[in-house]
Amino acid sequence: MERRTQVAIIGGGPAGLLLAQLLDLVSVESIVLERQTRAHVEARIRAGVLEPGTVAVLEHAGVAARLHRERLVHTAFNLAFGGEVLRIDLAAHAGGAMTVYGQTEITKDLIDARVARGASPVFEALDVAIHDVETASPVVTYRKDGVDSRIRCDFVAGCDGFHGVARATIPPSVLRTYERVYPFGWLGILADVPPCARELTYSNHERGFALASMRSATRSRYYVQCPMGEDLAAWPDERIWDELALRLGPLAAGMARGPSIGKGIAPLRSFVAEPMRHGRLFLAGDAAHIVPPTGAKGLNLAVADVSQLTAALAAYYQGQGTAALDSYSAVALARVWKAERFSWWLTGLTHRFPDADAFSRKMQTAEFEYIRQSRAAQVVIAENYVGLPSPALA
Ligand code: FAS
Ligand code: PHB
Repeated sequence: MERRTQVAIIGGGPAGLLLAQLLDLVSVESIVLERQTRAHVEARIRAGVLEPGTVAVLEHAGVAARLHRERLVHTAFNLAFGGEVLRIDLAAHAGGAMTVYGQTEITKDLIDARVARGASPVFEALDVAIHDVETASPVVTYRKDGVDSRIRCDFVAGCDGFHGVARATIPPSVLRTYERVYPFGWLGILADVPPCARELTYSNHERGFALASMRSATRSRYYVQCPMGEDLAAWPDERIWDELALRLGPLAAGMARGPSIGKGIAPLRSFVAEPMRHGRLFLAGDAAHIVPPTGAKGLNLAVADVSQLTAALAAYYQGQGTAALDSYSAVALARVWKAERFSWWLTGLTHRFPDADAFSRKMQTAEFEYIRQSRAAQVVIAENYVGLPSPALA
């Protein structure tokens, strides 16, 4: 079976779903191919903190009604270090506030919106392969319910995450990658207990990093730094709560414990693929770049990519030429590298590196002391955390 569309989108995560919704609003057709089932995609636990620029794009896409009803708004977050807690005032230093609303909920809202517009993603699309992106008429093949299918299109958007097929479609002679793999991971737990504090806290403790976050006033999200390759079975809930109690110090006094409703270990890496465009193939989100979650940038970068790509595709289909498509990769990478720098830097400040010597420890302490006494340093952190200026909406 062969179908025709303007943009074939590989991946039904937040990047792919949002791109389809934004393109729809500018009358550009698309088909989303997602390897997993709808239930699997909607059950994933990932991001939870959104920049104001991301919320503006979700509003523009018409999928922010529930976000506005259910979100928490944070005008600050905390850095804890050696028993000291420093509040970074995002409102005072960068005139912004973060939105706490789970990626899980955003994904559900987007799928509902696509279904409501009669454009549900193709779930369980297997063996997706991308062909002829160096021609004006690429083709995407896949198998659904045992039937081989193909889509002829003008453009392919690779929104299939770090482990997808799109990036691998770019010839090795063209693709350059940059990577830093960190010698630890994040063990995350989700529990229906009230959060231990009103705002997020990133804690650098001698036993390792910990993050106290949340999804709502009754649902908490916590992370502890753990060694690479750690076995989840070695971390029953009680051990995680005990470790959090140690690493969060006085903050843990108010920490309620409860059974985990989600638990997992995520590796930490910084990764960038260049270019983000090859012929008629455009990469967006985790398919092109990964940040350690310390800076809460991953989802926000994915949203900025698809917002920019929508504007470029809309300009093309409105007869304004290919200038925005041709500059997509350079403009996006300029944004991505700044977020990579901030996320790498904040990971360096807040985590314990197994090979750190006494001098490196002193550097962390001195950096924290400097931030504590320097308004300028706090402004730098705040403006990066809230998000640097993003592209105009289509
Ligand atoms: P995704 O990986 O989410 O989606 C890609 C989709 O493509 C998936 O549904 C996958 O099944 C599908 N796919 C893959 N291969 C395919 C194929 N061959 N054919 C068809 N479909 C295919 N970011 C933040 O901004 N703030 C945070 O607080 C934050 N916390 C995080 C916490 C954790 C533990 C993790 C792991 C990440 C976190 N992130 C955070 C980053 C995270 O949100 C990602 O940046 C975000 O999911 C990226 O979205 P996508 O680019 O859509 O990729
Ligand atoms: C989360 O709530 O999942 C979260 C918050 C902030 C981060 C990373 C993850 O930096």
